[in-house]
Formats: sequence, structure tokens, C-alpha cells
Amino acid sequence: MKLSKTQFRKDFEQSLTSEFATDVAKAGITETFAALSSVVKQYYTQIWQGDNQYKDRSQKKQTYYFSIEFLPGKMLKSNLLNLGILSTVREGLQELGIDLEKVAQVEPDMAIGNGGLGRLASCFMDSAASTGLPVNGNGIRYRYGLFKQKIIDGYQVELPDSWLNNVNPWEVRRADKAIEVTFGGETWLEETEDGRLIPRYRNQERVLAVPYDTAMVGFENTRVNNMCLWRSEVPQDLDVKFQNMEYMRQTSMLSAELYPDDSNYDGRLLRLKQEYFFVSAGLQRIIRHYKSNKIAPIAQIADYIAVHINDTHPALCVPEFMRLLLDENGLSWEQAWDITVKVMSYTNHTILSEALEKWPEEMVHTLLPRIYQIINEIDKRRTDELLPHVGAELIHKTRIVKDGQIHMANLAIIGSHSTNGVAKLHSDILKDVELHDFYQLYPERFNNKTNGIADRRWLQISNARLSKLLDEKIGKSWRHDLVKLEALKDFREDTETLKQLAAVKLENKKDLAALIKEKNGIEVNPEAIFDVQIKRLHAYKRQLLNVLHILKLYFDIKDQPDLEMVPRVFIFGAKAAPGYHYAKAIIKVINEIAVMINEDAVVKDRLKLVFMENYNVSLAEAIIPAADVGEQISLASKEASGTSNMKFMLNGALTMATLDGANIEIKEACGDENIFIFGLTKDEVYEYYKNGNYNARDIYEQNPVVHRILNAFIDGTIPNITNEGPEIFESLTAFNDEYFLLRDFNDYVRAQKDLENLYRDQRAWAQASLMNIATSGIFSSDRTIRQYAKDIWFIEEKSEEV
Ligand code: 73E
Repeated sequence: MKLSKTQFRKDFEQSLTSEFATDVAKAGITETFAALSSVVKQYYTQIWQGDNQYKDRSQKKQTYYFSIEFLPGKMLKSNLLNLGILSTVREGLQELGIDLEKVAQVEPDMAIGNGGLGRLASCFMDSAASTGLPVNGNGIRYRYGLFKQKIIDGYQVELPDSWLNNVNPWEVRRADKAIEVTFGGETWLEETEDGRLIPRYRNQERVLAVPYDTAMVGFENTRVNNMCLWRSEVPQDLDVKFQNMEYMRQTSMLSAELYPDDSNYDGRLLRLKQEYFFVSAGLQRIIRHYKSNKIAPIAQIADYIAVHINDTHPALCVPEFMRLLLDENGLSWEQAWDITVKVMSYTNHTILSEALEKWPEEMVHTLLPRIYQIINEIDKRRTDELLPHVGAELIHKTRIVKDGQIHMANLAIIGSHSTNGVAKLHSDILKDVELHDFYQLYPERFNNKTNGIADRRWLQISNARLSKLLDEKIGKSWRHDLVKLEALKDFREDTETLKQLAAVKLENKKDLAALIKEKNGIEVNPEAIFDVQIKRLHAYKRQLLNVLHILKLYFDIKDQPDLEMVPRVFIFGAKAAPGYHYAKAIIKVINEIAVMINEDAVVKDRLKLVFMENYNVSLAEAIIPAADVGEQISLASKEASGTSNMKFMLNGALTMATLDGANIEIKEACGDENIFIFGLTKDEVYEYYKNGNYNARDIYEQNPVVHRILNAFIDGTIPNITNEGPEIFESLTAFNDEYFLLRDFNDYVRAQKDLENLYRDQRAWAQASLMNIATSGIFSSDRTIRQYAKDIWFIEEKSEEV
């Protein structure tokens, strides 16, 4: 949009007056943020309304992305950038003596997601709007987002994330569009006069779902999509006998809290209720809009909408959509099924067995009696249909209802036309191993969509210095098409460019060093290698392997106090699920080792260890631009894709990686010489599983370096870990090291040595960094979302000429 500084200043000052009866001189920072965001919202509401009208008028097919998590982070700068007014507003505020950065800090992170899965959903929201694709989000407006992490005495302590305490300036409550969702009670089928069976209900629990819409503003275009988040409330017209405080408590609990587990399945009733709640409300809203807009007969709805099931959490979309078509719109089973499969598509994000959702039949039966009937009918009809053609064993292995449980992945695969994994390796594992039985039955449904990241947030917004340098070297076209970064390759031998790149990194590192000083009170040397591992804490991600290597370096220094080495700062950020005892023990251990190393005078500044508390999207935006190295060291086959790996690459960090998830594609893109690869391959891991011949204790007994490091956990070397030390020691020895840390240790040390040697040659390092940036274009989520649009959803980009 077009906006002059003068106009902006006028709008902003007016907003301070009309919203808070104050002015620039008197306004507090919270008021300043509220007034500013209100102005920004006014700037896009017209475009939003216009795009809604365009969507209704053109009646083009739209996608609804159902996800139980979104992780947008802060929205102010992203909205400013996408509206094309970031620098106008920054300068306009400056003239008023206001620092935009300080104001932006006030906005709480919108953290209604745990990690990669929720962040991917938000990257997709940004990319869909920015590429002009009609993709709308559908989720839950949790009153409390992911807990805030405090570190006290080295332990993680969880505090509530009350992000809605001040008003959320971006959302629009649409009370008129509220929808009822029902649970429990009894249901039975009654025959009508024309011989149709219709369901009857009794004693149902009713919940009101109120939508809160948030604009997803496209980058310098006229597309504004919607992220619809549902809040649960008590229906206004509730029978008096239900009007009690208990009912109110129960009802509001539905959208009260995000489950703080990543890659884990928690079979609690409330979670199942949450899943049905946002699925039913979302689908009802879609159908209501379709009908009120008189788009076409309901039987043609598959030509106008696509519904995406993000992991199995929204898999109830399949039976709920069937219910709406059958019971509320009078379609036949065959018609309804045909439409449902055409409309639905599903993404698998993990193969970890502890993450696979399987709900007890009895629970589904009691909570969702009609849905339970429909699921059984789907399962029965499919079995009958397949029986003449395929063996009974294959049918059994792929059944939705078996062993007293409803298998949600099976439901999602059977009820949709597309199942995709999130990186090549992961999609291959789905086809060849984890979902091989389904692949035999429905090979045409399987495909890969390698994840991506919203490069506007992860480069333009968070790394202004690098963005500016890129503009100077290769022009601005990369801001619209990230693959254009390829042009940077021409500067690989250009000494000045390499120096400038290194200078940008150094400045970013100084900023991070200041933040570390402020938050942790630790002095770090910006000339040291900044080696970063930031992600959820999980055994399979192997933060502990990183720790073992740090201990090795520490003991090397202790053994040889004048050892010459390139100084390193190891930086961690990680939240552990509150009930994940082992992960919390690792956090404690990292913090105790940090004290031990950072306070040891012998070490000097050769080694520093920093655990930054409360890792979230905003902290990631501060850390990644300053990283020299990104640690992506999961056991091969376990990390479906990873997405921080792409963010590091884009910001010129080199990757220390196993051949897992998207690391493999990163290696293919940047070249073997610009990445550090180590460790077992997926096939080698599977070979160990098959033969059952891994013996971690042997390694502990035979490798003196490993022996000494592990002993440090139990012999008092590391202080204050009397409970945690033995637990970790045992996991690696007595319990045979489930994630092969000891097996990969030597090769990891070797790769770390290679890394250190490359860093000694600053020119070579800068060249490798440049190559990472130049080849990161394919990891834009613009690319990913376009592939979904073309191959799965069959939707079109809006042409900006209209
Ligand atoms: O590898 C990541 C992947 O990059 C994967 O672990 C993560 O999804 C990312 C985006 O594709 C993921 N999260 C979950 N499963 N996979 C999950 C499961 C249950 C609850 C919450 C999150």
C-alpha cells in the first residue's frame, strides 16, 4: 500500500487520542503498541474486506488448513513488511522519538503451538497469502499458549502463558458466526417415510464455538486470508437445569490450554474433545458459508473446497464431514464418501510410535456416538469392498477399528485422496516401511512435500543486515523469489563480499552476545564459533550427544591447560514437555555443566556454554542470524524433516548434521563440502534394529574417552546432579542407549574437528557460508505451498491484475 510518513504520523497520533486519550509524550509503551497495531489493522481491513468480496464473487476453490497448533510469534513487523510500509513506519516513529524495535518487543508471542508442526502451519499461512493462494487456517484459540520456561537452580519450571491479558489487537471476534458443537448423549437411527435413516439424539452436551478471525496479510499483494481460531463458551439459550458453574468450567476448559507435548500422544478425554471441537466448528462454518453464498449444490462442494488434515489431530474431519453431508444435507453414503475423499488430504509429520494417535473405542463411543457409528461404517464398507480383491491380512493390518482402538492415521489415509510426508527421506520411509501396507493398497495417494520456511520472517525481518547486503550485491528480486539468491554464487571468489558477509555475521553475534549478557549474565566472545542447538528437548534429537562432545572439549582443556583451540560458544534453547522426566533431567545437566565450565578459570574464553531460557519464535529470530553452526543431529530416520535447519542455512550458518530429515536435501543443495555430515545412516540404524546387535556398554567399556565422559555423570565431576546424573548414565549403558549416541560419538567428534579446521580458514568459511545462503532458495515455504496447491488441493493463485 501507499503511505507517506506524514499520513502515518497523523493516523498514529489520532489513534493514541481516540483509543487512549493520550499523546506521544505521555503514552506508555503498551499504549504505543496498541495504538500502532490498531492503525496497522485499519490499513489492512479494507484489503481484507476486498479480498473476501473477491473470494465470494469469483467462487474459486479454497483450502482450509486444519491444525490443532499455530505458532505465528509476533505479528506487528510481519504485517508492516507485508503491507510494504515497514520502513515508512519505522522512520515515521523515529521522527516522533519512538523506536519501532522497542514497541515491537511489547507484543506477546502468539504461541499456540509447541514446535515445528505449529510453526510450519504459520509459515504456510504467510506463504499462502504471499503467493496469492486462498488458504485459510482453522484451529483453537487457546487462552493459555505454550508455557513460559523459567530456569531455577538449573531446573525447568513452567509458568502459564497468559498471552491474552492485554487485548490481542489482530483478532476479530465474530459472535454472529458462532456455531454449536455437541458431545455425548445417546443416538439412534429412525426410518423416515421415504425409507431413509436419520439419526435422533438425546441428552447431548452443547458447546458454543465462537470464531476469532485473524488476517493473514500477503506480501505486497491484495490477498488477505483468514486464520479462524475457535473459543468454547456456554450457549446462551441453555436449559436452566444445565446453567451451573460446573458446566461453565467444563465448557471453557475446551479452549483453555494447549497440550504442551511435542511429537507425543496423550490419550486424555479433553484432548479428544478439543480435536472434535475445532473440527466440527470449522467444517460447519465452511458448509454454512458455502450454502449461504449459494455457490452450487452441496453435491458439488468438492469442486470448491479442500480440507487439509495437519497430522492426525484433525482426522475426525473425515467422519464429521460425512455426518454433515449425510445427516444434515441428505446425501447418500456413496455420494458423501466420494466427496469426502476428494475434499480431504493428510500430512504425516512423524513416525515416532509414541506420537501415533489411537483412541480407545469406548471413549469415542461415549463422547461422540454418531461419529463412532460412522467410523465403524467406513471401516466395514471398506473391508467388504476390498475382501474380494486383497488378502485378509493386509485388510486387517490397515483397519481403522481394531484391538479396541481407533487408529487415527489409518482413518486419515483411508478418508483422503493424498498422504504426504515432509521430506524426501521421511516420505520414502512412509512408503517403504511405516505405511507400506497402505502404499500397496493406495500407491497413487502417496507423495512428498518437503517442508519450507517463511523467508520473509526468517531473513527480511530478523536479519536486516544480511538483507541489506544481499540487496546491494544481487538486487532485490530475492525478496519475492528466494531462488534468486543463486546469484550470490557469482561472488564466491569476491574477497570484498566475503569480508562483508563475515562482518554482518560478526555484528549479529555482537547483538546476541549483548542479549546473552543481559539474560544469562555470561560474557561471550563474538569472535568465537557460535554453535547453536535450538529445538524441543527430546531424546531422539540428541542434545545429549552435543553435551558429550562439549565435555570432551572441556576435558581436553583440563588435561592440557595451554591447548590451542578455536574458541566456541555453545548455545542451547529448548523446552521439555512438563511430564517428560528424562528431557528435564537433560536440561538440568546442561545448566550444571554450564556453571562448571563457565566458572572454571583454566578454560578462559575457549569454551562457553549458554542455555537460553524460554526458547520461542522471538528468541529464534534473535539467535539464528548470529549462528555460525546449526546442530541438526537427530538419529537418522527419527526427525521427519526439521525446519530450523533451513533457517540456519538461509542465515549463512553451516550445518552439523546427520543424514536425517531435510538435512539430506540441504546437503544436496549446498554441496558436500559446505556441510558437516556424520553418523549412522537410516539403513544402518534399521540394520541394528533387525539384528538387535547394538551394545552400548561395550563402547563404554572399550572407549576411554567415552568412559571418562560418562563417569563424569556419576562420580561427582559435574556438581549437583545426584539424581539426574545416574539416570542419564543408565540410559546410555544399562538401557543400551536407545538413540545410538555412543555409536555416533567418534564420528561426531571427527566432524567437529573438521568444522574447527575450516573455521581457522576464515575465507574458506565465508565461502561455505555464502554457498549455504545462495542455495537455500528451494527451502522457501512459498515453494512448498505452491506444490500443495498444484498437486493436492488444485487451487489457483490470485492474479494481481484483476
Ligand atoms: O521433524 C519435525 C517437522 O519438521 C516433526 O518432528 C514435527 O513436525 C515438523 C513439521 O513438519 C512434528 N511435530 C509433531 N509431530 N511431528 C507433533 C505431534 C504431536 C503433537 C504435537 C506435535
